[in-house]
Amino acid sequence: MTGIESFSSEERSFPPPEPFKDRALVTDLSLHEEADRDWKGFWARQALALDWYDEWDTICDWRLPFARWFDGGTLNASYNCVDRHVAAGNGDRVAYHWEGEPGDTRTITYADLLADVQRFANVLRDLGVRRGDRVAIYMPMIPELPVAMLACTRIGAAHSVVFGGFSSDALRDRIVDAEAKVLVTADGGWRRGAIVPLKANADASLHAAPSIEAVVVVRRTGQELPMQDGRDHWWHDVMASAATECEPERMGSEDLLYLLYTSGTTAKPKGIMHTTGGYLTQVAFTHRYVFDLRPDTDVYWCAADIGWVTGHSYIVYGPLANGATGVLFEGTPDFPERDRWWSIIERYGVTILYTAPTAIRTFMKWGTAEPEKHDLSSLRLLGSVGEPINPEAWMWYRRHVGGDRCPVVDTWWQTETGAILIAPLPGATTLKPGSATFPLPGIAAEVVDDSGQPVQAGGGYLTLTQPWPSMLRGIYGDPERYHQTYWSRFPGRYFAGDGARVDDEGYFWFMGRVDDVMNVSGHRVSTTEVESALVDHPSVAEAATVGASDEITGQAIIAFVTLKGGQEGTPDHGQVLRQHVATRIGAIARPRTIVFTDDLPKTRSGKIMRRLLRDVAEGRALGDVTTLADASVIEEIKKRAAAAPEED
Ligand code: 7RM
Repeated sequence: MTGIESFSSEERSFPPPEPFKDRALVTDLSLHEEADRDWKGFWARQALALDWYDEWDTICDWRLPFARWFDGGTLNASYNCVDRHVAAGNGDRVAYHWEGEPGDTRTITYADLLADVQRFANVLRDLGVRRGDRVAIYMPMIPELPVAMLACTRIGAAHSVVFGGFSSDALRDRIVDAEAKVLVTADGGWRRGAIVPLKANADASLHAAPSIEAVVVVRRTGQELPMQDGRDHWWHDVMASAATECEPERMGSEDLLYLLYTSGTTAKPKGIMHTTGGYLTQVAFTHRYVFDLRPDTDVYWCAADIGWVTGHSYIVYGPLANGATGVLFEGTPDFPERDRWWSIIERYGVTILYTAPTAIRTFMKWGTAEPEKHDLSSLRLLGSVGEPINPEAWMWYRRHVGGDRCPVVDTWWQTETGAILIAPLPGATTLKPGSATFPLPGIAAEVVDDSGQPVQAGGGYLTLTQPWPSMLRGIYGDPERYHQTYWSRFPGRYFAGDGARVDDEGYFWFMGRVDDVMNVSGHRVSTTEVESALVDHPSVAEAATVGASDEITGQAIIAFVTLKGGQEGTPDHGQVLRQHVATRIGAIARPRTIVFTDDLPKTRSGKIMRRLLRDVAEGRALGDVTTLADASVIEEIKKRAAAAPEED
């Protein structure tokens, strides 16, 4: 029972640079040792970093698969993210340096946040929102978005943020499932100079979403809009007439903080439930220690969208709970030019950058001249999240963004885990390019084989053997699906759906989703490893591999490859790359076909959709494309694939 085989052998390693280590929060294994002695006590001590009205009675009550953390404790999330920093004398500290896509800017201090959150909390109350209700939020990346989220938490309502790139149908499904009472939206958002018509989309969904009693609309893009009398309100009007003070509700630690829908593969979206005390504890802890945060001097930028869990945990709750100063950016990396991010880093003096491998590989494709136009010397730490990071992309990020001076922390986690679970502590951990390194203190992770036996070294399935404070509390309205999806494959263990390998030093290497594993002549081969071998070739920026049925080998590997600098691929180049993979990891992994393409099909959060590439490789109709960011990409790939040569 081998689980997933591994062929990779990455030898490079990077201990913490001395100048970084000299000032780091953690430089040794003491947190790990403390957590190993008493993991519940460890988490309880982390929870004390928050302000509680009442302390808890029990740290963790675990009745598999349902956990309760800090039961009996009461607190308020908005108080912890805002009020307490103002009370501590930091009201003038910047919470967000906001930059809109057109280049407009706003500076939002903690005192500003407090004023706006209280007013909007009163607006929600005036519209009939009560403790325990749900509020849907469908907004661009503007400061009113975190304000709306925090205002919900202030009065004990749960928010359900729906990414602004989703369609009216997706919005409707999520509103209906959550039975949201109020929708907060904007007239529109900016995307590459065009208006995304959020309010118009919302109107289209509301015909079939009867739970919504009121809609609040931020004016952002300024076009004419129909406003429905009695239902729709302009944000600026209701804010102007709202009371200025709003006492935070004392919420139970296990009260619902928010719902966030994950699309899964094709089925109905799952409303992932996160509650208050454990979630806030763990996002604050990980944000502080994984990013080595110094709230008084760092300028932290997580370039994700708040509509994804990365934005919830590492733009809003973690950074604000820690009193950090962050950048909030509405736009895309190539508008108006391909150096927009580097310009932002230079202008705001960003010290910590957190982004996704898809962005890094895009920058690799565009070339080093773009980051070289700007002074990036303020950066001291880089982070990665969302997909396995190929070792060459990691090296590129370290060199061309981090000037060979910044540790790169690869952080593994999921919407369901709420917070980072596997990642380095950058002042203590020796890094290996492409590895998320080790489970964080207080986290019990094991790689197991098909029969659920722990693998000491080698490939298999990533599982978690103990509850953790920010774990999902279930799927909204569907406890059975929760059990079935996460707790049934390996009894007693949480199964994340990811393949992973442990090396002989105990480092974790993620190998992609297990649904994507390729089966070649009886060998279970990871997509990540073959893709990393391709990206290892100096001409390649990005690659995706899938298994397609093959008469002889069961499945054959089909590789979709994007070259750096807009180069066109030739059949000879394809041969070079096939050989490169064979040399790097073995003949078994040599792709049968290389399809050159300018882009890969991705979700709106940037993950490669191998499922659609499998449909193309098998020559069948495409499956569900609702989460696909750009439909033209897959149409182009179909044409290219039909013309690509097959080899033996
Ligand atoms: C945070 C987020 C979760 C899935 C997860 C993995 C993949 C995320 C990494 C990663 C390898 C990483 N939440 N994933 N981070 N794989 N290394 N550092 O992305 O719910 O949207 O996705 O993303 O497959 O299960 S998510």
